[in-house]
Amino acid sequence: MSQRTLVLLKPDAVRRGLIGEIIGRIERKANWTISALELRTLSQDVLEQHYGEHKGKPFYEPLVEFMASGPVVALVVEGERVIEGVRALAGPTDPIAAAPGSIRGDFGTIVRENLIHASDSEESAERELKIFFPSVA
Ligand code: RTP
Ligand code: MG
Repeated sequence: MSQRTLVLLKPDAVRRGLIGEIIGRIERKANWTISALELRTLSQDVLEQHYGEHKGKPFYEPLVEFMASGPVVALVVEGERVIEGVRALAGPTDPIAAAPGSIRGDFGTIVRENLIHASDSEESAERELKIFFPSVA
């Protein structure tokens, strides 16, 4: 089943020079294509829309501050079961709980600075693609 997903390489990934490493892992998967890609610094407005579900949680404010602390790489990836697939490449939210071999497991230690965002369902993907890439959504 071909799908589209919204992926963000978070500011820690960009600062640490891990763009190529992470995109390389996505590119090497068979039958997936990167169909949009942009380096950009996210506005408060975009972050409020994107992380609206977490508003009011204790980690929300520091999360938004972190996500605005430097540029991210936003990309659209298309292909076979790509929503579940990129989440599997990323690993669980907490990098310490993430297995070696996953992006978070290999490179992360702090829950907030966990390197990558990927849409978690078809509904989330549609919603997030409209926020980040209205021209392709
Ligand atoms: P994402 O949305 O970024 O793909 O990550 P996720 O689904 O694995 O995690 P989610 O629960 O949606 O949380 C969004 C992001 O908030 C930060 N976070 N910090 N306890 C904490 O300090 C905490 N919990 C979550 C992480 O950056 C997480 O990816
Ligand atoms: Mg999430």
